[in-house]
Amino acid sequence: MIVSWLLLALSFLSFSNGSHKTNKYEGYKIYSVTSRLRSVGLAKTLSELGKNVPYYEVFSGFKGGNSAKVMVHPEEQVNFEKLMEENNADYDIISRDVALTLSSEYEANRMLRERIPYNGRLGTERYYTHDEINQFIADLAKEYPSRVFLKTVGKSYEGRSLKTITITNGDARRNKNVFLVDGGFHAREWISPAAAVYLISELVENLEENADLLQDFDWVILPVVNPDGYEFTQTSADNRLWRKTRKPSSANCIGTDPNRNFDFHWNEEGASQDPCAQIYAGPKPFSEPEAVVVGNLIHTYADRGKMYLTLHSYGSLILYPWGWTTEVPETVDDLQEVAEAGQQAIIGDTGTVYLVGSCTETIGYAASGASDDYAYNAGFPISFTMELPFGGSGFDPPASDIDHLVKEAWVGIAAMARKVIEKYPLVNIPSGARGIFF
Ligand code: 0X9
Ligand code: ZN
Repeated sequence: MIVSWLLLALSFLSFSNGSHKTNKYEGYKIYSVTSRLRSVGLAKTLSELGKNVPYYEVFSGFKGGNSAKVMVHPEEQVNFEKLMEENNADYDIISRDVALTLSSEYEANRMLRERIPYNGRLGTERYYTHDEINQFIADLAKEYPSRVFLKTVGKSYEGRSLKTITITNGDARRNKNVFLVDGGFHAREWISPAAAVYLISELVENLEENADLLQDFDWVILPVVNPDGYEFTQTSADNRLWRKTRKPSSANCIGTDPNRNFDFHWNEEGASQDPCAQIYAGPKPFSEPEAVVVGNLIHTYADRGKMYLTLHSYGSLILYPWGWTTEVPETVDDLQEVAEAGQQAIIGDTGTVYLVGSCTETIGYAASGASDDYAYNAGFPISFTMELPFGGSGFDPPASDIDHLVKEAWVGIAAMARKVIEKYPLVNIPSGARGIFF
């Protein structure tokens, strides 16, 4: 009798655990593909496969010479493996059942959230919600009223507040140069808001060590550009791989790629007009409120802004314009020099190698209508997309990896900022110009 009660209790337990199990990705696999010939043809083939929604999703092509990661629907796996063999490509399977991977991660994150409640500080122990991040920056503004300023710069489609945090050294000098940083463009790239939060903590709470970074420069940071998408990825394992915004775009598809929605070479190469595609550019430039907010920030700070930095994952890359063409801007040497300062600092710190180069050449494909090109074109002399490293099966580094990933990213960002300060010193602040500014 006792045994059968025990069995019943056990089966109930496993059933209730199973309630978090995702069905959507049952049997999907993620392949890591390498090609001895590194053929351009194979990259093209993969990118063509990627158009076959929902059978394929190419998480990353041969970015910077890395292996390509492709998620494949169970019904297509035989075909895919055959195709790879025909193309002389080698592959490993990095997730044998994406549903299982995602549901166990969902459970791990849920437990961490329970175990580590928000306590006024955001550490690197776990991933945080948009509300917690907004709460954190509001708490900082209260605690450091002469150094930290918040501004609501817009609302997401679902009505979440988009807030910038401006960090100064508190000397109240106006019209300093500006570093503009954002994170969380793509919903599933959780390490990006985590890196933005770490950057904020460092600049606010470690003034002594970072005094030079705040002497003639203010930092304006929007930690989560796409909070609707970001929150959506946290609601269930099924939604963990969501990339886009959440505004319905057609009868059966939701969301636009905010990083294809900017009004600069909008909807050219590497963007799609299929509302179901992951790289849907939207019905028109700046159709998404979240992209409008970033566009406005870029214009607000274009005069004083010396570096625009947008944090993404993954690929371990520091990318500069252009992303819409294979050509590079005339100032490519400056971009390269600053990016290399970041690259070398990270190598010196942890040995992680971030590759450096123009978006199109380094990733191996053009992606037009993105914020980095827009900011560079608007007047930021330095504009980078920083792709933090691969983790888990791609966009899901386990929480135990957050600490070292965001710390090494910070080392790179600080080094790039120092190079920018050296190259673009502040000129001409009228001595009377003091006071709060935005
Ligand atoms: O494709 C993107 O939007 C970025 N990669 S991600 O995997 N995070 O989605 C890269 C954007 C690089 N910039 C341009 N192509 N302009
Ligand atoms: Zn991204």
